[in-house]
Amino acid sequence: MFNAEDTKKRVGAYAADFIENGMTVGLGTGSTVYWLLQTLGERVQQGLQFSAVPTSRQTQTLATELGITLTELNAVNELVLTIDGADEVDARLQLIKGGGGALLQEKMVAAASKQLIIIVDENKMVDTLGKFPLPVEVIPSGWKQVHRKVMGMGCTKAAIRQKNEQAFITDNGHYILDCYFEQITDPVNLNIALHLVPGVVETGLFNGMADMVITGHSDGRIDTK
Ligand code: ABF
Repeated sequence: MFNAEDTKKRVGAYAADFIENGMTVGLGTGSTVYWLLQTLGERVQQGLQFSAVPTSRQTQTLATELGITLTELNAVNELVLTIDGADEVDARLQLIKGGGGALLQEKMVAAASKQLIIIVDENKMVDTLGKFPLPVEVIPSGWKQVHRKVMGMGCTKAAIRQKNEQAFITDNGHYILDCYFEQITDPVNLNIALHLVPGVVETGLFNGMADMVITGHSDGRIDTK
């Protein structure tokens, strides 16, 4: 049996095989992507050459330390693929992302990619999205209005994410409103409805974006969907 960290490590290393010489790719954020980056760092030392658009300052810093060549989203036309983590994945490969607070950049990079590969451990797989609170990135000066509207959409509780007893600020200078829906039965329409609320910058619902999900299991299996 493998513990959660070992499983993330194995999935991250497995996904590194998708990155080949000469590619320009997107690199996600989070504790599973951490292991992807470690493997890629080793391969760069062994001669692998590729460039990458990071989805967060955290990934930018780590990738730089590991010797991975970075570029910017505005400097590329299209990315061959992006590899990223997720907080929840349902059977239709719809996702909740943003637990790490990097959802805006993650969605922009994913949208610029021909292929989005998601790496998770088995605990992230769910029948229905929504147990994990949905992160919604909001403009700080209008968050209370967004909160009011979200509470009229079936959300049972919503709170501004905190870090060190202060509002967590995203890489793009916004707040995150964590929204508890319990069950999100129609993520497509919820995403559309949230985007119609002034002050909402982005949501953590990634509908129809994932092309492949690589799942690590505690018994050592790795499967792809
Ligand atoms: C990121 O990885 C985020 O969208 C998500 O919140 C986070 C979760 O992944 P992990 O469990 O690997 O840290 O991409």
